[in-house]
Amino acid sequence: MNGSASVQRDWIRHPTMSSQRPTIWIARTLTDATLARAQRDYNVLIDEVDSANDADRIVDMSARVDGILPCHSEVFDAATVARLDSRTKIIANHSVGVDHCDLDALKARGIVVTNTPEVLDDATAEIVMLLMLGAARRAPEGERTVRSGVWNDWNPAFLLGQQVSGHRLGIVGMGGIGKVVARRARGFDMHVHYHNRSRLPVDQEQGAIYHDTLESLLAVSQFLSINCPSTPATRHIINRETLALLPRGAILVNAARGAVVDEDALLDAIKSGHLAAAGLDCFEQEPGGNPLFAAHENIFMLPHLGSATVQTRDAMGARALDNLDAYFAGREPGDRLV
Ligand code: 8YV
Repeated sequence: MNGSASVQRDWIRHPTMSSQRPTIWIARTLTDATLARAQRDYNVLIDEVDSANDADRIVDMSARVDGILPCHSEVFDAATVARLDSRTKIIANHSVGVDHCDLDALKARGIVVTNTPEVLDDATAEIVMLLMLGAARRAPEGERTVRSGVWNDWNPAFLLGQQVSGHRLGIVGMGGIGKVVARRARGFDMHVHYHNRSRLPVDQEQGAIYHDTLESLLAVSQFLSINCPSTPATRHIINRETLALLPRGAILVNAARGAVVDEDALLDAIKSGHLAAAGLDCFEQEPGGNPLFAAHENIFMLPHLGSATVQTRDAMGARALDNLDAYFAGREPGDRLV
């Protein structure tokens, strides 16, 4: 990893380790700005190399630190939470999604949990639009055609895609990210529909049409964007039955969580042509994705880049550190979940 001189990235105790400062574990490589600020204010343990942080490692680290700053890649399920050392008092997630945390188990242990809402809405919505446009206009095929040197001829029927303007976009989950997706889509003259557990106030809908059931939304969605959180209730809500409700030739985009979509059903819908294309930034298996998708050029895939801009990842790191600062100063963290 490229690191500025001011940032310690070795697996060492920071030279200015002090018993007067809380000690935290930063479980993944974060931006230099985040690490520099963390090392200014905390005793920081960070890994030189990102590796899979399994339950044993998380439990081991919990005995060495007062707080943990993980990503969605560190899993705090009930079994792991039960083994955490009592030294760890707060888990300040560097993510908005918290499906990797068993909140009930953490609450029962008296461990504070925070996340980083709002600051990644724009960046993630931009990836949604990128995936939608790329899938609709066959960008992966076009890019490969030029890059591989086989672009030898052309005709007006070459690599025809689908236009987004004037078409209906269905948004599953109109939270912070979904609302920005709706705004960006209106900029492309799309007609926005959405399904939420509850209807938004009219002034927040910005003209979007509410559907009180997922099934009703799917029936009108020529484009579908999954922007709901991953919970036991949303697991595989996009499945064979619900995919069949989409208009034939629809395009699905998922920049939320892989667990929301049954990938076997998605693959069958691609193979049958029921889905014209898909744009995916998240997968049931991460890292790695689903190797069965690779054979299909109309599946546009990115490696979970939703919030991956310097600006946004700096903001997320600052937000997570703000939560830690508040907790260790005896104040209520602004993004406390439990
Ligand atoms: C995080 C994510 O941004 O915020 C989330 O929920 O999905 C991720 O993209 C990632 O964990 C980096 O912190």
